[in-house]
Amino acid sequence: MRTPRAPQASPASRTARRTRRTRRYGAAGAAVLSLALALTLGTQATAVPGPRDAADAAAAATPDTGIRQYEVTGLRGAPERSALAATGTAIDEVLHNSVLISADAAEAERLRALGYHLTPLPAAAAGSGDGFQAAAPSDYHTYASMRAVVDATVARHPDLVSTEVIGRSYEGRDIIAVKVSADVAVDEDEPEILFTHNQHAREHLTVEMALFTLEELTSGYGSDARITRLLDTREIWLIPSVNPDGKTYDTESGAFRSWRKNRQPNAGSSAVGTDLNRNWDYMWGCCGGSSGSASSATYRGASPESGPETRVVADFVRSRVVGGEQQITAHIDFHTYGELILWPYGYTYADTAPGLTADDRDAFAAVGRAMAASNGYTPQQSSDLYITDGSIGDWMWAEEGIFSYTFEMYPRSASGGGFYPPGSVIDRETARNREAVLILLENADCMYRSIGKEAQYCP
Ligand code: GEM
Ligand code: CA
Ligand code: ZN
Repeated sequence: MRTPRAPQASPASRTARRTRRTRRYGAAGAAVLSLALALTLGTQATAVPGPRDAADAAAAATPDTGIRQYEVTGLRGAPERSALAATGTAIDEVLHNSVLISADAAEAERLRALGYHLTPLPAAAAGSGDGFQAAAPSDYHTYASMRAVVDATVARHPDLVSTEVIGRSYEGRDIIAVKVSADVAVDEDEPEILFTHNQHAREHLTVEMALFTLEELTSGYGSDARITRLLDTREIWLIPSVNPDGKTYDTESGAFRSWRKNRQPNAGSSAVGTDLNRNWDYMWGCCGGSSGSASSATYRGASPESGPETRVVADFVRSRVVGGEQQITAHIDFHTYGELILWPYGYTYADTAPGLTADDRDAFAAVGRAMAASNGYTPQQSSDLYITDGSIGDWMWAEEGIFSYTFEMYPRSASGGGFYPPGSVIDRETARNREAVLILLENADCMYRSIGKEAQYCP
């Protein structure tokens, strides 16, 4: 029999939790050590031939947004990648001496004018490396079919699964949180773990990841000993799509649009969308890791949480503070692509910084590496790739004390299909993260156990 939550769970009864931090804006206070580590990721960029002719160029671009991928060469480390990111372009993939970006023709010209060398990536190069057929939007669940799968799962397991609408997107679509736990209707005094998906519109594989986790946990209860123990002792939250408007826009024309942001208009501009992963209220716009231009793929929004979707998820997390204690202890934000496991901070290269001690960092790294050992992703601090500011992971940790990871799912590179791997890999690439999810759930009652400091931090 599980202990229903006492009316006011005594704060002291839970592991020592960080108090909420006062907000700090403006340039990062911490001395920023330039720890640009040469990335060992990926393979040497192969020179990708430009399109042979206009037809090829047209074929390579997304039909109506004109967005296509380019390789930007001559970027040897995080500072150079961060300088490119600071121009407002979104980096899709980090290679040894270059990166891939998605841009329309105007953005490409703007970058060339800044002196960057861009080579268009023909569509043929994406998704052909493994001999795949290119993906079609119908390979992925729509927002509506995702909702139907969730509702059917609730109907099958009403004692284990419940859903609630935690708010609405700009265009009015429900943003749902799905709770998975034994005695799901009771708010029990158990560690809570959050999984968020699809902040970025085109990253559809992350919605499939949410549906896999939901199915795996519910079908395993009562038959798989690990899963049974986890559902008996944890409360797990899944937000399958943070950005349902962007997801829908990316596929509704019948061809992928390579869309990233939400679909919120911007005052004074014809450009649509805020990059939700630059809109979080910690170090927002502090450090050149986002753009103030509405037309940019990494536009941070008019103000922190100006994106309704960001506000909805942040309010949900804040609502999980019970008796002064944040009940959520661990989190994964799923993205594609690159096969990476990332931890804070993203706003600074420094391994430790205000609110993130050496023990915190060691615990992040220990569990991060354990998860990476299980799925073959590359574990590292977020800023080893490039600086981002206003990202979800920095906010979750610094404001709420939640051990927050960013997973970049399959593929490792554009040749595996980039943002649009074919449907034939969905089952394999979601199941690939099964063990990592279980590792996080098992560590979530005390992340410091991973560094032998349970007694100190989890009395
Ligand atoms: C990334 S996810 C965040 C990675 N953080 C840092 N500091 N590199 C993004 O938001 O740009 C890529 C993605 O969107 O998947
Ligand atoms: Ca429970
Ligand atoms: Zn993303």
